[in-house]
Amino acid sequence: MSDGGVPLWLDGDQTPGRQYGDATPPARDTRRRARPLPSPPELAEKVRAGDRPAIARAITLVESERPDHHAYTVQLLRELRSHTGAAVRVGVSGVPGAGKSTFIDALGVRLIADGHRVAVLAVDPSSSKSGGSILGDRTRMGALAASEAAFIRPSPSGGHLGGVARATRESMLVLEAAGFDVVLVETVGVGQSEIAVAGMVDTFLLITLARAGDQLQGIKRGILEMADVITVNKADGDHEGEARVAARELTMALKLISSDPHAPRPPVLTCSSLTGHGLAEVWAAILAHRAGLAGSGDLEERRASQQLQWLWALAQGDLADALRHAPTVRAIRPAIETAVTSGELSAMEGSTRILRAFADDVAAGTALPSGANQRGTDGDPGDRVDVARGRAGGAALG
Ligand SMILES: Nc1nc2c(ncn2[C@@H]2O[C@H](COP(=O)(O)OP(=O)(O)O)[C@@H](O)[C@H]2O)c(=O)[nH]1
Ligand SMILES: [Mg+2]
Repeated sequence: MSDGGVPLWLDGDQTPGRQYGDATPPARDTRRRARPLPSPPELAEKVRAGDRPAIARAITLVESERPDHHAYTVQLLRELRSHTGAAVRVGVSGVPGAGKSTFIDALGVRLIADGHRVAVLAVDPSSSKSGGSILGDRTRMGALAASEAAFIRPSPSGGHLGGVARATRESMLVLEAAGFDVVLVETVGVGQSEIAVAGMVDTFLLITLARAGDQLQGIKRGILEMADVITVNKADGDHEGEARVAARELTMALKLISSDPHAPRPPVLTCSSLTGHGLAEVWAAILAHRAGLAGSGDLEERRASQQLQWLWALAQGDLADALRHAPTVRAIRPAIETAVTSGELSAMEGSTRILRAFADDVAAGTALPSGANQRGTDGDPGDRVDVARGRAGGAALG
């Protein structure tokens, strides 16, 4: 393949594994692999100081599914907990192509010019390492990505929604502790991700488009009901008038679909990330919504209720894990599945047997190690819950 055994590299790419021929790739940089993990308090201190590699590392640990990393991040987040909660947390939703990333870039740059520090996260369970994520198109956030006052983190990839949502939520805490005072969470604009994002932010912004006639069909009613602020984007050039009409129609439509006539209806604005038109007004509406919540005590209530929902989502997830891994349950599972598929046993009877087997595992003390113990420190299953409670802090829950 190559002369004299000299490896022929792909376009000068010396990444091990990408060479042609049978030459041995250069040894992996072991310093990098063996980089020792600082203790959780040490890493927490660096995060607090705004050290970017430390922040990135903390988020990588938070995203990891490894049990030892879970145990580590429980301690890390405990260290950081009292420094979290101060940011303006905004969810940014809208169908693909609505202009979320471009909007975040344009708004983010303005906020930074005003002295803010802006973190951008994403919830996109469909993203994969190879395909990139919704934020993978970093070109859309080129201006923001270049700023020292911004931190952009694509959605963790290749996981189920629960795992992605957990990682994003915990990353948000890391970034708050690192001093980012605005956290923007972009979502894919389809399915359950919106609900997950609504469950972690103070204000939910819906970005929509003026497509004559189909504004409402294009937007799922559930998403409309979650929105705290709505903006019709791409109000520039020939489309400015169209966008204004769409915003008016949407305002009227919201009146009609609202189940509670007294419920506050979200303001509907227009904006353009290209010209900058309306961006200041959208941000003002976000702050006004948040100030309204804070003034009435609803912000704490909202965060506390998010924490409770999160607590139970975690508990149910942990329980499902424990059920899957409990040895007695595993042992009887094939037989029960066969019996239920053949009709010999009803699903209800099968479920009762599974729960009985699980109860045996609980009694024998073999039910918990896989889920709770791995994640907690020192085998204390309570730690997981502790993380869930951590963010609200005493003020919100007490
Ligand atoms: N005319 C116009 N185009 C925009 C605007 N914002 C985004 N776009 C374009 O819309 C396309 C999708 O934008 P993107 O931010 O990737 O959308 P996302 O999928 O919602 O994140 C891109 O080609 C953008 O250049 C805007 O305010 N005006
Ligand atoms: Mg995008």
